[in-house]
Amino acid sequence: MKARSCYLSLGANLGARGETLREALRRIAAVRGIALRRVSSFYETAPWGRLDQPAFLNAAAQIETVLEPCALLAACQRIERELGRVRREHWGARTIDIDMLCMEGVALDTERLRLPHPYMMERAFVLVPLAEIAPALIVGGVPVRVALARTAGQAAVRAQELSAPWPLRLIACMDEARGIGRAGGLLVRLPEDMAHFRHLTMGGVVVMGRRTMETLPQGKPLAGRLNVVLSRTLAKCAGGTEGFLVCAGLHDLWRRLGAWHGEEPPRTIWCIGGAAVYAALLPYAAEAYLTEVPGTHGADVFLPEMAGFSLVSRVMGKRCAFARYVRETAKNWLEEESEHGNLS
Ligand code: PH2
Ligand code: MG
Ligand code: MG
Repeated sequence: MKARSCYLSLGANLGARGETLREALRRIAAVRGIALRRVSSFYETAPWGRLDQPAFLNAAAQIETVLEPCALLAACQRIERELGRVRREHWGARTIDIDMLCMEGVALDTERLRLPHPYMMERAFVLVPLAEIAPALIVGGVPVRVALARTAGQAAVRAQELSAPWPLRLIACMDEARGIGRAGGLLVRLPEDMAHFRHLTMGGVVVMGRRTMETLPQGKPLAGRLNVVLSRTLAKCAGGTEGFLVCAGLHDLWRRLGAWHGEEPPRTIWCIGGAAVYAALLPYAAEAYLTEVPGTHGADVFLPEMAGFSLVSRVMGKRCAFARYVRETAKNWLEEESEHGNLS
């Protein structure tokens, strides 16, 4: 069956809105028969329709799918339910709303589903994110960019929250004090950990900071992997980075990760340190592979605490243990969050 391009609009105005949107995007990407192609930035938008509710965070996404419209709708609604959506009132506040906007070559007018979405070309909270990823898309004879110009006056502000939904993994080797390095180098060098690291990351993308890059053997990129350096300093100067792709910041990184993630099969993306890069990417990590070395070894840099992750396995090696942590699902802590009142 031929895959069709389809655009989705996502919105959240209860709970930890950004993390809910990212989790929804991860789950969309994980559906068999759906490939996530592009995601817009997140935008803070005033409530439209019913005004007595908190501000929304909205985003748009492009997917390619072999699913029929009704099956796609069912998948979106399942994810809404999993993320704690309760349907109370029309246009009311919600933890997550995933709407199908339009699907290549499809016109539908049923009770369950209308495509293209009848109001998509009138609402800035849909058009602002959509115009970022598909300005030339034509719906009902009108380009998105033109429809957007007509909504002038409806405000949508790009949010600080970053939109990366990709399942980043963090990999580190630490001692009992969570120490990961000393004097600009690794804390310990265990051959079994080196082999474990190599085995896991081979074929994937490795994201590192400048100092970690400088500690690689002979300053060379890791063979068989796409080497990315996250460094504002290096992005400014030319040369000295053959074999490394330099990203100036997280927006730059997400853009490039988005392109690679669209590859088949998608590449696994590993954050390999050091401490500052772990801290910057931890909010986006879905899993962490931590090698635990007994004792303490006089570290001067440490792995941040992994709040929100839980241990799923620990395999004993000869001189260390290999632990795997996964992020607890957004639903768990959305429930906790609602006990503390919601953000707006
Ligand atoms: N969704 C609605 C109603 N109003 N307003 C904003 N700003 N963003 C939304 O996603 C939104 C809304 C119904 O789904
Ligand atoms: Mg909606
Ligand atoms: Mg909806």
